[in-house]
Amino acid sequence: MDFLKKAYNLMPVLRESIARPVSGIPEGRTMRDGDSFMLDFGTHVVGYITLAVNVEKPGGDTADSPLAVEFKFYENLCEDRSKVYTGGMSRSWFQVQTVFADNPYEPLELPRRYAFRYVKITFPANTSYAVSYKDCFVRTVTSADDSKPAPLPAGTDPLLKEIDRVALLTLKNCMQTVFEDGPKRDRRLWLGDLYLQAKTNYCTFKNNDLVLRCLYLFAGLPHEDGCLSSAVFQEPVLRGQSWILHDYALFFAGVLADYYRAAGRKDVVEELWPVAFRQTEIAYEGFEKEGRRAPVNMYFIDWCPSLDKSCAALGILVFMLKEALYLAEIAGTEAQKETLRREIETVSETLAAMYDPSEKLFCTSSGQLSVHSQMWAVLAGVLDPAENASVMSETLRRKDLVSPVTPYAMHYFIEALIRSGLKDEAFHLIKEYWGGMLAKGCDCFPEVFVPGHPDASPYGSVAMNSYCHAWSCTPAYFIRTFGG
Ligand code: RAM
Repeated sequence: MDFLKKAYNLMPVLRESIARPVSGIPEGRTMRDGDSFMLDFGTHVVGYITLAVNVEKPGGDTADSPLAVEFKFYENLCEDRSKVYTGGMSRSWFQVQTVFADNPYEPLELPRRYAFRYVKITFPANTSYAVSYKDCFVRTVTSADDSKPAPLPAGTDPLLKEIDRVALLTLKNCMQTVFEDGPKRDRRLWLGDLYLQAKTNYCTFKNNDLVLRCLYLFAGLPHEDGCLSSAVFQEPVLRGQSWILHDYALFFAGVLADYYRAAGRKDVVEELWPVAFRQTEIAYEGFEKEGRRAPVNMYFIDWCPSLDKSCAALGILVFMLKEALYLAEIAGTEAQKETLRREIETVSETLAAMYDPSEKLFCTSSGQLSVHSQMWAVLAGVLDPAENASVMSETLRRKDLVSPVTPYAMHYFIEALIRSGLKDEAFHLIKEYWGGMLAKGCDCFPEVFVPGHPDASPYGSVAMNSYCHAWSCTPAYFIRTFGG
C-alpha cells in the first residue's frame, strides 16, 4: 500500500463541541445600516460560526430584501490593522466574510472554518427592517481528545500550570486533519513544526496516529530527487510545497525517531527508514558541495532577519545525523551506519572548529555571536558535557547575542539548557518568555514573540502573524517531561 493511501486511512475523526460568547451580546438592540457589535468568546476557538437574528419589521410585514452580514474575526484585536496591510503575504488570509442571506429568519452557518476569540458583526445594508440578536455559537473542531492529558502533579508552580494550560489549548486548536502550524494561517503541515508538535503530543493528547498520518503524507509527496517538502498542502489539492529546507527535511528523521520512542513501532521505522536516510544524503551532499559548509539559504532556523545561520545549520545537521544513526541501528544496513558515522565525524569537526575559546562561545564564519549558534552546537554534542554547560552559561550571561524571535527557536534554547544540566535556568526562561506572553493577555501562544518588540513580524505587519501557533506549545512538553 502506498504512503498516501496509508495517510488517507488514518484520517482522524474531528471532535465537535459548542462554544458561546461570554460578552458583547447586544441585548435588545435593533440594528441595520452600518450598526455592529463585537462578541468575545472568552478564549481562542476554531470552528464554524452560526448567527441567528430576530427580524424587526414595523407593521408585522416580512423582510423584503436579503440581509447582508459582515463578519470580521480576530485572534488578537491588533488584526484590525489588516485595513492598512501592505506586506507580501496574501491579504486573503485575513478572516473576513460578507454574507447575503436570502432568508434572514434562518440561522446562518458560515461554511468556512475560522480561528478567533472575537468576532465583529456588522449589518451594512440600509434594509427597511431591523434585526436584533437571537443567538450565536461556534461548532468547534479538533482531532485532540481533551480527556487524554494527565493533570499536572499537585504542587506544580501556578505559573507553569497556566503556561501548560495555554500550551495545551494552542496544540489542541492546531490539531485538525493534520498538525496545522496555525489554524488562521497557513493551516498547513510543516515538518519543522510537526517535530515539536509531535513531541508535545506524546505527553499530552497522545494521538500517535495523527503523527503517523503526517509522516506518511510527507513520505508520499517527495520531490523528484527524494527530498521532502518543507510543508504539505491539503487544499485545494494534496501536494508538497516547492520550498525546500534542509533542516525541515532532516527533521523527518527526528520525528520518526521520536515516534518510535513513543509508539515502539519497529515496522514503521523499517518502512520509512529509506525516506529518512535519503534526507541525510541530500543534506550531507549540500554540505560537501558548499566546500564543507552549510548552504545557509536552504536552512530556516528562525525568522530572525540578521541571523548568520552557518553554525546553527551545522548543529542541526549533526543532531539529525545522530538521530538517523539511532534509526539505522533499528533498520539500516552496516554500510549506512558506517556512512552516517563518518558524516557525523566530518561535520562535527567543522562545527567544533567554530568554537572560539576567547569568547567561550561558537562564532559563525562572519564573526556573529548568536543564541542560535550556541544552542544548536550544544544539541549537536560536539564538545564535552562540561564545555557544553559552560557555553550555555555564557549564552545566558551575555546580553549582546542575536536572540530567537520565535517560540520555535526558543524551544531549542530551552532544550540545550536542559541537556547541558541547566534545568533551573531553563525553567526560569520558560516562565520569563512564555509567562511574558501570558502577561500580554495571550489566549494561545503566538507564532512570533519578542519581549519589548510588540511589532515584530516576518510579514511586515502583526496583523498577519498567527496568534495560535503550535510550534510554541512545547512548554507542556518540558513541564511534563522534566517537571517544574
Ligand atoms: C511560517 C509558518 C510555519 C513555519 C514556516 C517556516 O511561515 O507559519 O510555521 O514552519 O514559517
